[in-house]
Amino acid sequence: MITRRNFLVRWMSAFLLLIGQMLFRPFSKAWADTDPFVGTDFVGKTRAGEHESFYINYWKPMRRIKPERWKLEVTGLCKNPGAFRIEDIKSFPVKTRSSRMKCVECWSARAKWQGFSIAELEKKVQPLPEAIGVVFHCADAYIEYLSRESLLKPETLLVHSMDGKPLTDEHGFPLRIIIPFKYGYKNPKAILKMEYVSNFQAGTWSKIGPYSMDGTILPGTDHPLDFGKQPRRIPGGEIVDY
Ligand SMILES: Nc1nc2c(c(=O)[nH]1)N[C@H]1C(S)=C(S)[C@@H](COP(=O)(O)O)O[C@H]1N2
Ligand SMILES: [Mo]
Repeated sequence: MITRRNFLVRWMSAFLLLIGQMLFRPFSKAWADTDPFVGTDFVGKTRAGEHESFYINYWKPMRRIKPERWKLEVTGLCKNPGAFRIEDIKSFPVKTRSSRMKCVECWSARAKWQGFSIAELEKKVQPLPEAIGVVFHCADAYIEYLSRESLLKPETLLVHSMDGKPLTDEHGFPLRIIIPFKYGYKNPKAILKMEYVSNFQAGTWSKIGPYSMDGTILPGTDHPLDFGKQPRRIPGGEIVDY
């Protein structure tokens, strides 16, 4: 039985561990190189540890998702709303695509993603004609909106594996979107709920930063982590040249 005291003690120790690691990181090189969330029940934004060739963004540190408890809820404007467990999402026909994730904060990195197309999910949930978009609700309370038009493009996938392995907690276990012609912030991770809606909505990142609500990659300069951050000109849209 989980007593109230037990519960409090567990939360307090997790909290103290986090604070401790944050305080002591600057004083020790060894600590500075280590992902502060390794070995904890939490996952969050980091550039440390093995994450130098593919950075990790999370709006807020969050508890790791337990696979047996997770389900993808699909709600809102659809004829047949439902919930999907990990076995269910694995049963959709698998599509594989290599694409580059481009963060609006300069860096980018390429990976091979595996998942399924949103059209397959829509065959089951049957969105109503007035559903023009989807609001994604994530485990770190991050919210992002994507139009159905952009979700139904062939390069957009709901993804459960990365470079041949199931997504790690860091990269959005168990399910994320990959939409390579939009900046990273339009690629929500650790998705809990998809809500079909009839109006355009602003996502978390476009509310807190000076970034467009649409998020299409603009012409500019990229600093790819897998090419030593050497600057490269990009023409806008999906990065296909490297
Ligand atoms: N749930 C959630 N998804 C998110 C974010 C976030 O903060 N929370 N950040 C986005 C941003 S800004 C980027 S650049 C990509 C980075 O993906 P990665 O962490 O797998 O490298 O995740 C996106 N998806
Ligand atoms: Mo980003």
